[in-house]
Amino acid sequence: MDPLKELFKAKAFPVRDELKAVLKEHGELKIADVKVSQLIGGMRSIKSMLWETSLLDPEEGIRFRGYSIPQLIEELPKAEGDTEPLPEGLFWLMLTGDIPSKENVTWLSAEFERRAEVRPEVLAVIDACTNDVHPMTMFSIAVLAMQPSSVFAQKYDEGLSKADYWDPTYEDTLNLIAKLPVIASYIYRKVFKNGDHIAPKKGLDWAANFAHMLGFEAPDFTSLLRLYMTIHADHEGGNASAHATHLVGSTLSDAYLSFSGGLNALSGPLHGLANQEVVNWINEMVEQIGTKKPTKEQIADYVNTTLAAGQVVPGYGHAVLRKPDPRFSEQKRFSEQYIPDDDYVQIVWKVFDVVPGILGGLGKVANPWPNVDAHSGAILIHYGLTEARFYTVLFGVSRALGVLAQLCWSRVLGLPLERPKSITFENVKDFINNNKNQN
Ligand code: HAX
Repeated sequence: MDPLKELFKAKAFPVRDELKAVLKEHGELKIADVKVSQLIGGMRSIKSMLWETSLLDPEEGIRFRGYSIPQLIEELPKAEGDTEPLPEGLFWLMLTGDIPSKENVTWLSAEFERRAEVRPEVLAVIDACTNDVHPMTMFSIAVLAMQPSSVFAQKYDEGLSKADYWDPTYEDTLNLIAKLPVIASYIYRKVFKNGDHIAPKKGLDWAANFAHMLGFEAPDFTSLLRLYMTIHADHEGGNASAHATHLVGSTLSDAYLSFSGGLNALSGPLHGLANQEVVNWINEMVEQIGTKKPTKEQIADYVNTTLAAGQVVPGYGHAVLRKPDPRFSEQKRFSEQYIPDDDYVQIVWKVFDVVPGILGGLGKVANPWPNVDAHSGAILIHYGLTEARFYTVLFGVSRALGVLAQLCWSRVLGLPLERPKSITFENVKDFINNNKNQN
């Protein structure tokens, strides 16, 4: 058994036993009630699922296994000469709860390299898509096209004990994460670089190889991608891509089917597609105003036009966060360090000065602050990755780390089919009337 699988098993089995005991002894204890506003309003904040890999605090932001993003940047292993963390380290942490050593992470990079080969039939499926198919759609299709390789699906067909579900899920997880950069860069080069593909290079870490296959060799871009892949990886379980992966996975669909479900959720403009929308929105603003150096007053006018048209300001607001997203702050920190004079970055910072005041003034926006998607496009544009339609694919590659680490946990803990109860509007009104009569 490989060292990560061994450690995962050693960590997870006692939790599985403890979970069973807790369920038996405290299963009837109430953790939450549900308000009518939550039932109608997208189930906001109802505590109703387990998610081991990360936890989101509305004020402070995300913590992965208890570590904040600044702590991760400090403590996770780094590539020689780089100050940004290696995403392999975060995956190790999410799966085991332990910060890995440099040696652990070097092993994992090599393991991803060993598992990275993608069958030509899968690439042919991508090639069969016309270039007007959105890159996220292609990405999800390609993940589904890899599903015949699922170790879990094969073992399940052969007859697999419930107690062993976690093992082939772990194999699928590592295989899938290893192959995602290959597929994502294949899509990028097909759609935006005339199909001029770049073969992977031996001996690189996961994100560095991704940067290489995308066609970006500047060391700063590689650092950026390592940071990007780390900060987008997970945002607890209730967000749409995580929850969709979890829901599909709860039917015992394998990692490929489950993750494709997560990608489809990530593709919506209220979720991961917001990174594309931010850049489109800024481009339109620049075009309309006629300058790459708009004043704050000009930006405010443009924001008000967006709101008057009944549209949202992309990159702002959040269903849980109530402060600026630390993932935004981390990208700002990177930009201040590497590219402080970039015009696009300057616009993002000016938008940050202007938008919260306007959204806050509306009196209905729960969180007027920027989220992760407000900043990412500007940095990518600086380094030459200007094609906004591709941005959510980058997010998706990173998101695999969290949702698939959790899928391994869901399997080892034996989490069951997800099946919440829905009721009709009629039921809600009856409930309100009964409640009135009782009072
Ligand atoms: N611009 C304009 N209006 C906004 C807004 C924004 N950025 N954010 C929220 N609002 C509005 C809502 O549309 C809603 O209006 P109505 O009552 O008229 O329908 C009202 O404020 C209350 O919404 P909320 O409670 O503050 O926010 P929700 O929890 O319902 O929604 C969203 C959270 C992220 C969907 C929302 O803030 C939004 O649409 N933001 C813009 C899109 C975006 O950036 N999405 C990415 C979010 C982070 C993420 O998942 N990244 O991948």
